[in-house]
Amino acid sequence: MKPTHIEHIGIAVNSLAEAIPFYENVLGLKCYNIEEVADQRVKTAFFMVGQTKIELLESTDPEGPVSKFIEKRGEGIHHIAFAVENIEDRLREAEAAGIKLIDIQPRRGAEGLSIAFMHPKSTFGVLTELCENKSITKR
Ligand code: CMX
Repeated sequence: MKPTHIEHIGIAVNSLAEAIPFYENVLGLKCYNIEEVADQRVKTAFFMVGQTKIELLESTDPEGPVSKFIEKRGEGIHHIAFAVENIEDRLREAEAAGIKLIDIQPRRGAEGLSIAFMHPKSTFGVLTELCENKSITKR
């Protein structure tokens, strides 16, 4: 697949308001965007570190994936997102390699990226996202 870089690291938190001061006041990063991704039932806050982002995730729905994650595992690293080119082709390669896909086709994620997740049970326990900086209209 040859990802170009780690696009972002997703971190599940109970509260953006409680977590953001750590990143801003202790690490000295600047939160440059807060965005709700309705279909993922999360509110996200972004910080840039080099060419990689930290994406804090607060659930907006007790039945949503981030609420379920925190309930089972507590706050912490939720997923790693790799930047790739031609994401549709990369998904077909993953499928051919026997990886279980959560998203068979890319959809629109935060910041307008095309994103797709692979199932953590296929990726050694780490929820793994592919993303491409290319907008698609369908969410
Ligand atoms: N990382 C590693 N393992 C995870 C996980 C994660 N983020 N989320 C769930 N799991 C594990 C669980 O611990 C559980 O393992 P065990 O069976 O060993 O207990 C197993 O996967 C099944 O978990 P579950 O709680 O029953 O949850 P579901 O199967 O219903 O859903 C998943 C799990 C990964 C398919 C679902 O969370 C999903 O589709 N995630 C992709 C979308 C997403 O996470 N969106 C939020 C962020 C979006 C954004 O960045 O904008």
